[in-house]
Amino acid sequence: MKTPDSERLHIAVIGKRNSGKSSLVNALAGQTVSIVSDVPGTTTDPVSKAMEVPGAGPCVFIDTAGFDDDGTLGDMRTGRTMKAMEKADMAIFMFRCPEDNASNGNPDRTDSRAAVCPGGGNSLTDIADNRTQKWLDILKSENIPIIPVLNVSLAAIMRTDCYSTGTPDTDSADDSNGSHDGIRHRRTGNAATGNTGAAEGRTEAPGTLKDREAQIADLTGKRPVIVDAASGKGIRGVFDAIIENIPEHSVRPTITGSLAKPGDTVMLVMHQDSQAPAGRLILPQVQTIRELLDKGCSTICCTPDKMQETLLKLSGSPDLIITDSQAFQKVWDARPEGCPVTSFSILFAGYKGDIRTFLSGAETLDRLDGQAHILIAEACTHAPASEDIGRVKIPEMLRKRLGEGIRIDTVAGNDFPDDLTGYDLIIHCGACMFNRKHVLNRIETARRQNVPITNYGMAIAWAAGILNKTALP
Ligand SMILES: Nc1nc2c(ncn2[C@@H]2O[C@H](COP(=O)(O)OP(=O)(O)OP(=O)(O)O)[C@@H](O)[C@H]2O)c(=O)[nH]1
Ligand SMILES: [Mg+2]
Repeated sequence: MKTPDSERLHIAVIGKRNSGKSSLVNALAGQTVSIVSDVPGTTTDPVSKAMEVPGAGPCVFIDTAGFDDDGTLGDMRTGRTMKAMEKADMAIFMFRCPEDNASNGNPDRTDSRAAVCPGGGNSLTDIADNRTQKWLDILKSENIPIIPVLNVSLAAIMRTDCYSTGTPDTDSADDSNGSHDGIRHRRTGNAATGNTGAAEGRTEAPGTLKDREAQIADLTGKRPVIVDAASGKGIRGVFDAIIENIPEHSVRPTITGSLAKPGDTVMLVMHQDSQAPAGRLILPQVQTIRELLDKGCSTICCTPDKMQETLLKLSGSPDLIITDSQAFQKVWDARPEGCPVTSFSILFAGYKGDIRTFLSGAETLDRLDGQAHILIAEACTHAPASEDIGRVKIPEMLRKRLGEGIRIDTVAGNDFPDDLTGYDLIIHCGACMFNRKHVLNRIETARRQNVPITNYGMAIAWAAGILNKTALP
């Protein structure tokens, strides 16, 4: 099975229109993933590309619409870019120089950016304008590490009207010399020949590459990686920067933590109802089994109705039972004396989110009454089914406990409301389709608005009265 996207490091590529975001994603992937054109606003919806980055592991790159897009449609596109940031573990921030605005350095071509942006496209390439600053501030407040990338066209650099000094040295096409950015500067002309830019016949330029680099470093606090996205030159420096910037939250914790040790026997009780996908197990089950096998545990699987029968076949009691939340009560009642029981949702509360926040969120259920307004949030979209846990089972359970008068809203996928203030509690699914950052982002959104949040497994354990009895990782 290929690594699911939810387990991948999510890297958003953002910047203004025509800054070369799509060209960079194509260069990173070594193939055409996104459409590249000199028409500003070519990329509209975010485009994802999963790939393995040696040293960083499984990643997914998200190409986005330029954040400087205008008008009603432009605002909608920028909104999508903003949504993509909710799952971004890091952001590649693309900059393009005002000097580098002449259609890939080809003086014979008309640059469409100039047509759209009077003044030679400067608003597209202004390095430190308000919108750039606004997005840098957003990333900072969201704690998303950034990798500033300065996209320069080697062809433009070599032209006499661009970068009269500070021209770069270029490495071999495959960057195989291991240099960090693949494109390095000659501080004053060509150090190797002793020539200055002027001596090479270049005229005074509006700014040097070195100036731009310093300007971006001032703005972002980091020296930019310099690439020529169109040719892929310098791309190695971007990979190196990704490895250096991997945030702590995305370093995968284990699912079972200290609950399962090497040599343990772990029983997995997995309800297979009409909602279960045909012919396969769901992701949390597969991931848990894989982890237990990697840990050197013996795993034994059964459905809730076969649990007693399966226990009798074992020579002793299992060291841990992991069950679907829905079967929690049944499994709890049938467990051998002293055997710890937990659920996939509880394990994933820690793996994907923040178990303490979810635990205290579930405890607020004790304080809710028949007037409560509850939001149920599902990560994935699927056609509602009669045994649907989020739309049928949990609402039934809540009405039984809190009263028929409670109000429940259900949202799926990306439709998580920005304004949560009307809710007394959010109950989120196990989020197997989301990466950890995405879940942490929702927790943070709820925390900022003072709305408690928990997940399915915790809520079900609360309803069964066994919240305090379940084993926590
Ligand atoms: N001069 C120059 N042109 C480049 C460079 N990188 C990309 N381009 C060109 O700039 C234009 C825009 O590139 P894209 O990669 O489509 O830019 P983008 O940021 O994805 O643009 P939008 O999707 O419109 O936001 C294309 O014509 C590219 O060929 C570069 O390093 N230098
Ligand atoms: Mg694009």
